[in-house]
Amino acid sequence: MKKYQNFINGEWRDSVSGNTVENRNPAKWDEDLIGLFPSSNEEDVNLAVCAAREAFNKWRLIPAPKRGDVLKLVGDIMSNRKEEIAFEMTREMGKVIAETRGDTQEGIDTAYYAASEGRRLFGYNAPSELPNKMNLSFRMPIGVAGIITPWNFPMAIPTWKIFPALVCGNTVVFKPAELTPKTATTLVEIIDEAMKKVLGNDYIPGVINLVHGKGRVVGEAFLSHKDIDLISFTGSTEVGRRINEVGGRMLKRVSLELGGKNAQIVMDDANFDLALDAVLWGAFGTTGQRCTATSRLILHKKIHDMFVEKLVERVKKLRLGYGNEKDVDVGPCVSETQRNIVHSYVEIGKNEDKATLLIGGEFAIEGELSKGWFYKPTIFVNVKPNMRIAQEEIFGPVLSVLKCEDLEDGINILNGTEYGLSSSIFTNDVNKAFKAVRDIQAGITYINGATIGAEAHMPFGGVKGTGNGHREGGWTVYDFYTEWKAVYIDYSGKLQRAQIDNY
Ligand code: UN1
Repeated sequence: MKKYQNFINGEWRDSVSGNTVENRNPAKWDEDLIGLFPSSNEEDVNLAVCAAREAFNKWRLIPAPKRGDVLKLVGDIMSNRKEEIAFEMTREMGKVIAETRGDTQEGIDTAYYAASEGRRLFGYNAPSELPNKMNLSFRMPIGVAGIITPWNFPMAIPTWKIFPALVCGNTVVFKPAELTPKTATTLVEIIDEAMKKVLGNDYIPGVINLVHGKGRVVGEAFLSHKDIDLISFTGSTEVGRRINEVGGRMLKRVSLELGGKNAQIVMDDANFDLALDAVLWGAFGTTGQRCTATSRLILHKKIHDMFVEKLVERVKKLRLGYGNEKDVDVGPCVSETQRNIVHSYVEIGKNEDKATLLIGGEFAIEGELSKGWFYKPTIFVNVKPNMRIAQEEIFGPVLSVLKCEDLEDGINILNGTEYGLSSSIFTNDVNKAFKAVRDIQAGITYINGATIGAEAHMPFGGVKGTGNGHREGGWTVYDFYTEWKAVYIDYSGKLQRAQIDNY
């Protein structure tokens, strides 16, 4: 059986602890052991951070277009290996192969975007208030970035963070989710291969480091390490709060992408077939395990009963199974723990005043499904906005259906949670659509589209409890990975005092 390693200072090596953990296929738990991965400790983190710190002195001096060339090659290698990456990702975390192909493609798109950003990284200039003086500004790299990523997008999310960090001239220590170490290993292998090919004799060890292990150990060590300048984290609100507190005290720059309780509104004038396709994809794609998953459906009262009936018919037809097999719509939950969390929310829902479980609500254990952590797609109706199943992130195939009176009521319900990541409204009335764009409190709003499907070159992130105001993706992420330097060049040959000599 294959034993995998950390990657520190340009070398693959075991954790100094010697400890390892198993990585297994969530659809075939007992029969498919993927490999053993290091369970690292503070010492591994320290070695990685020291290597990254050392490498920063050289990497920041490589011209940004050349750093971009590395990422261009990373994108090429990922494209060549797309099928293999997707297959292994499905094996490791369960979502169906069409989705893991999409996840990989999002990484490729991010690589090419970052590659071209190496030739932009624009700064501004502005006229000076004094004669014979020039004012410029530059984006400067910051230092060592600690990257902590979740298991639901094992390729896309790490690339959203690592590629911009690198092209801006930072170095990286990467802690992937414990449940998806294999995809992370492949990503780091590819980055290192591209570094060696593009830089040749100028290769710098330590620009990218990989430390596998638990959040409570490795993540905590990132937090307390004085030489980690930035932390980018995607995961739970609870952990995000802690990172912000400790990181804030240490004046680390912190980017947080946290929970969501995303809703899709369907108005009485909508295209219902389209809205149905969208909610199925939004709620049950990735087995509901997306930050952007549709976990609330808000239906206009006039169409509520008709829509729910059609929805249940469609949900009955969803095929569960191992995502690398043909014609599977929904894979397993990522782990036994995750399935238990989902089930505990279903129990909460059943006990909440007058919420009705319409379909699902139990483990799926028929035939081959008994080998994995499958859960039946679940729908609750008669859900009230303040119920826990309408407020808390479940991260599983559970949809809560609520009824609204009109557009305003629908938007109020949608806005009535602590989160604000993604949102959607189905309407054919252009006035309603524009009002929704204005009034919905979310980082992402889809008109006549599902709550999932963000593109790599657009800002990604949320308002309120979903984050701390940064955005990944597109041009916006470059604000996080650089710091501005203002430069004044005085060619007058004399001391010119701003604000004083000229007024
Ligand atoms: C996430 O939900 O964790 O928009 C990321 C989407 C994907 C990315 C989602 N492109 O659904």
